[in-house]
Amino acid sequence: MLSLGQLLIFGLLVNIGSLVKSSDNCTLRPRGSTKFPKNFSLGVATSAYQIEGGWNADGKGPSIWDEFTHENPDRIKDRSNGDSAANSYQLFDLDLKALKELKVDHYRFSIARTRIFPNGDVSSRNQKGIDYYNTVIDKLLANGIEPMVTMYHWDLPAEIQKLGGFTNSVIINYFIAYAEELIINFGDRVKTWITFNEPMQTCKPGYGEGGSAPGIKSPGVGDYICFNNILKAHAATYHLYRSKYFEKQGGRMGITLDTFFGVSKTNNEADVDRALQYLLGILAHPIYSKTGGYPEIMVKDIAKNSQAEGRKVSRLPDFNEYWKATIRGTFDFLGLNFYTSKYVERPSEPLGENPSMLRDYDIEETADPKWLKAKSNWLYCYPLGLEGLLKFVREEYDNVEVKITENGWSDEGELDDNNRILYYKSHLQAVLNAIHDGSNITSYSAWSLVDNFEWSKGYTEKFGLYSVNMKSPKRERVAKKSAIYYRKVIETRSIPDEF
Ligand code: PNW
Repeated sequence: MLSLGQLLIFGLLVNIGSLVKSSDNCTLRPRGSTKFPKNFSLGVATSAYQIEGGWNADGKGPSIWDEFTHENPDRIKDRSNGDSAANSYQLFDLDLKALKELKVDHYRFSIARTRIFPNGDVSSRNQKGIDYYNTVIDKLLANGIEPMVTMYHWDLPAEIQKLGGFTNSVIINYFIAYAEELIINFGDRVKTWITFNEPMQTCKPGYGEGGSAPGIKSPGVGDYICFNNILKAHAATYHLYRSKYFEKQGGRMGITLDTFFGVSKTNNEADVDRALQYLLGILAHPIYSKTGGYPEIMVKDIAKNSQAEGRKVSRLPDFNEYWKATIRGTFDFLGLNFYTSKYVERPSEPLGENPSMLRDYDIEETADPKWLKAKSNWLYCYPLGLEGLLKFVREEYDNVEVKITENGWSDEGELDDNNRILYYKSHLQAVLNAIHDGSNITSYSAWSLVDNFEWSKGYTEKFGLYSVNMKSPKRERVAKKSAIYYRKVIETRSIPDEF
């Protein structure tokens, strides 16, 4: 039996326990300067398919996302698609107004490949598509906003998918031709180029697990071939730019990679490193490391697993010396998309089907129920993870210049979006802390300017600083509380307490 005193103490402890709110993990204390460095660029990001609409307007051809959503409405949570989305194709001026209100330094957006080359090939060149982006770029510059352009944000021309898409190496030459068209038309004004957005999300769900367009299920095989071809296409584009256009245009080029940060409950550094090599290193190591090629740990594991499956060659297609050398060093900066963290540990039983990336990865991911959770089931607020990732990048890739190209929070779309503000506050603080620790971070893009088509989640998860009235053909934009807060950040170049 517990005495009354013991019961009282027990009650008190339970109470103190419940005082630790999930939002407590979503704050960070400043360690150094509370101001962003003088030339630090603050902006917002979007992507073409998620906001533009006008899916077949003015000669645009179909992309794999047009086909995926039209042919498999069941695979989108609300059976929606990007046919009209926020209609930025016709209503860019509304976005521009919001960008001006926010006072951003830059705007990161992507170009729809199928507006430029409707069937993916140069022979289908579409002047109206080029005109649209000329207008966007000119209007941004006229308002003192730097355009930061992503060449490819997941919307592969459907015609190229007929050839196997990213699993066929012909993709490399198609991509170079497309990239050159962009450089020729826009490179006089665009000085920051991102070749690919998140190859991990193109290859793993697109060609491995099959949950995203083009929906190919080839785990542990198709995904690895896809990485290989994207890395080659990126490198070839970088070399083309440097050798033929850089002298005249003087811009800079990089790739955007995404990863979450792996946290070990038992402080097991090997687990943390393993997770990051598989999630980030597979794409970062070939480009950003001194030695090039895939991370050693992956080369070894996948060769061993492949052999055990009776294969003569590894499922991870390796580079020859020519490609290793050609890919290594093809960057002026690293674009990083960061959203969340997870606990990582080696599982007691093998995970996933055999073969698969998950089986090779051999890491179990869990979330902490104490972390503040967003609407997206994978997204938690744990800003220490961003600090951890930036430290990893600093040490692993020789303190490469980093641009945070996406960071954001999803909810139901409420205007009073206090959790989004908490998220931004703490993650901007992580950026400042990392800069204090020596990271070379030069820009930050909040994802996203407006609520948009969140891929297989349709319009059920909202990431915007601005709400979009999807019921009205005018698609009016309304500033959320977080937009007002972010403007304050940009105005003061600091992270204000109050909002
Ligand atoms: C990004 N993760 O993808 C994309 O670039 C955007 O198009 C997208 O809207 C945004 O994130 C929000 O989902 C990610 O699992 C997908 O950590 C998954 C992860 C991160 C980013």
